[in-house]
Amino acid sequence: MSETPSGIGVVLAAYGRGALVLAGDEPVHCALAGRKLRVVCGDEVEWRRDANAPPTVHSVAPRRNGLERIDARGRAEPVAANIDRLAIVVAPRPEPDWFVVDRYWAAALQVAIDGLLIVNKGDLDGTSIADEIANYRRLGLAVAEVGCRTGAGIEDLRVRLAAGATVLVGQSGVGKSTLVNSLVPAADAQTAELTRDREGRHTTTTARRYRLGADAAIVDAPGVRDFAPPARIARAAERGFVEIGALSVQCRFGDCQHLREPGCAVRAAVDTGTISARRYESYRRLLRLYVRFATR
Ligand SMILES: Nc1nc2c(ncn2[C@@H]2O[C@H](COP(=O)(O)OP(=O)(O)OP(=O)(O)O)[C@@H](O)[C@H]2O)c(=O)[nH]1
Ligand SMILES: [Mg+2]
Ligand SMILES: [Zn+2]
Repeated sequence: MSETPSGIGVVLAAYGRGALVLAGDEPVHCALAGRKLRVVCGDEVEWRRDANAPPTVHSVAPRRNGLERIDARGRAEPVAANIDRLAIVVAPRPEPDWFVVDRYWAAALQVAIDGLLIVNKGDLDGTSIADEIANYRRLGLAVAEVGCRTGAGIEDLRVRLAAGATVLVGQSGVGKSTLVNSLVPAADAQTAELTRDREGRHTTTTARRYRLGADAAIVDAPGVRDFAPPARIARAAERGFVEIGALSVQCRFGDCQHLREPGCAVRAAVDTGTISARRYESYRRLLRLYVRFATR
């Protein structure tokens, strides 16, 4: 009598109506049982292979946490589940959109996971991005400088990522998939040449999780033009900006939004240059977005 093969696995990649599941040591393509079942990269699932049927995911364990984005209508949409670290990748080229970096860091702060700024393409001239990087460092965001092309910093990065699950995020073309290939040579993730059409075939289209040593995983996420984390609490925007959150206790009003209120310590700090005007503008844009999508 043969037993029905079954087990607990981790979703390596989620597709429309199926998922690639790491079952034991083997990636298995699974169907999803039921129309309501939704899985995302990093979910822990229960799968089973009944006679004459493809392997199928039957249930999803509750998520420990997750990275979510808001869609065009302001609804939360999961990107990856059960993660320990958000690594935001930038490079001298393509030119960084710092507002996107701010919002990813805000997402990490809001869900209380570690943030890390990875500066890739160390072989290129980094003068144009040095000031912003220095400001993030000053604010307490960890920074790792690497170069996939030269191999610089890759082994140090491997040590920093040696425990837990890390999601690589950032604009298209910064080198996320190239980084994955440097760290996990067996990954063979598709990468694009910067000169190639960005909509071309070699861009990453689905979040894909890889094993990184014995105790760690790394998720290669698709590049984005824009990103915003959903607001779970009223002061979510402030929660995402450490320097604003820290000063807000000195504002005259306890519910100060740091816009035009009198006695605002945040505005005063922007006026004296203690808080970067660009970061403050970033905060205002996120706050405006949250006000627009707030449930009435
Ligand atoms: N000069 C230089 N180019 C690099 C380096 N690392 C990656 N690249 C190049 O950057 C381009 C984009 O790399 P990808 O790894 O595909 O970028 P990605 O972030 O995964 O892009 P999406 O999947 O579209 O989000 C490729 O042409 C890489 O060869 C580096 O250290 N230096
Ligand atoms: Mg990619
Ligand atoms: Zn204020």
